[in-house]
Parts: sequence; C-alpha cells; structure tokens
Amino acid sequence: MITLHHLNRSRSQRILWLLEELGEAYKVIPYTRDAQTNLAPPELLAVHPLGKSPMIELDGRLICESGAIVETLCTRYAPGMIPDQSDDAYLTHLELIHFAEGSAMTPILLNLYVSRLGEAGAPLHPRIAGELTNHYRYLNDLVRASGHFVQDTLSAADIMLSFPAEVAIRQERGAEFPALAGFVEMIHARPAYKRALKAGG
Ligand SMILES: N[C@@H](CCC(=O)N[C@@H](CS)C(=O)NCC(=O)O)C(=O)O
Repeated sequence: MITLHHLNRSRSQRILWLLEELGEAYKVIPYTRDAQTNLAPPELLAVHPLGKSPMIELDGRLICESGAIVETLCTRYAPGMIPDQSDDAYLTHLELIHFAEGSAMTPILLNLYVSRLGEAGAPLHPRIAGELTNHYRYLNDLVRASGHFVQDTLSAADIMLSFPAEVAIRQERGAEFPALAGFVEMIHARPAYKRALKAGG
C-alpha cells in the first residue's frame, strides 16, 4: 500500500494523478493550507523536517521530492513510463524530470513572490517575465506531435511537467504557447486525471 501525504492545491496533485494512472492501491493523508498564510500546516513538519508535500510512504520508507517519487513509482509499477536507458529519449527524460523542479519552478515562484511586493518589485519584473517566457517556450517547443513530452504515450516527464504547464495556461499564455495548451487539454481529458481531481478535493 502506498501512502500519500497530500497538501491541497499543491504539486502533490500530480502524484495523485500518477497514482490513479497506475491503478495501485493507495491511501491519502490530507493536509489543508492555512487560510491566512497559504502555508502547509505544522502537522507536515512532524512527518519530515521540510514540512512540504508531496511525500509518500512506500515499504516503510518516507520519500520526498516529486521527481524522486515519480521516478520510484514509475520504475516499480509502470516501467513503460520511463524510456529504456539505452535510448536517447532516456536522457531527455532525465533532463525534463530535473527541469520541472530545478529550472521551471524558479521563475514561477519568483513571479508569485515578487508580485506580492507591488511597485517595490517592479525592477525585477522584466527579468522574471523574460525567464518565464524562456521556460514556457522551451517546453512548448518540446511537445511532440502526439501531444506528449519524451515519448508518444504518457511518461514520467508528462506527470512532472503537468504542473508548470498548467501554471502557464492559468497565466493565460495558451494562445502564445499552443502546443503547451494542447498538452494541458490532453492530460485534463484523461479519466485518471479527473479521478485524481476528485480524490484531491
Ligand atoms: N521540490 C519539491 C517542492 C515541494 C513543495 O515546495 N511543495 C509545496 C506545495 S506546491 C509545499 O508543500 N508548500 C507548503 C509550504 O511551504 O508551507 C517537490 O517537488 O516535491
């Protein structure tokens, strides 16, 4: 049994989605963001010193970091979601798994935080806006004719990249990045994605 420590409205939603795609038995322990601060509740700190979500428990081991969770779950339950290591696509997979958290989230989070500074943040806006566009364009250009990243069926990278891609669409960048918009439309139409939305509340 897999246990997911799930924070509402968070990057944990993509792990719920993956679990629904896998069809494996799992249990969700829900956590709710503080209504004022929007931060995770202190109960998550009792689980792990970072107090962040997602985290899963698998075979008695707590695993944090979405990338590590997705890689572990796909390797064990859906090896077809990761290209064979002898294929060039495996390197693209590795790049994109790391890109999702290590690169794309930097301008996304900077944009979120700096926008709260109002006029005081204005000197940073052009640089952040430029980097957001740079990262979204890169992703847009990597979407394959099949509508996926890396391979022509759902892969681990699609799960990881769903979050930054959805942010781009929520920021109304769909017309500028139509392939990214198509990717988001495609994943939203998947039955497992819809079940995960319900499960995540
Ligand atoms: N790189 C981590 C990021 C985890 C993370 O920052 N999660 C956010 C939710 S999207 C969180 O728990 N925030 C609550 C808080 O910082 O209080 C991952 O991909 O798992």
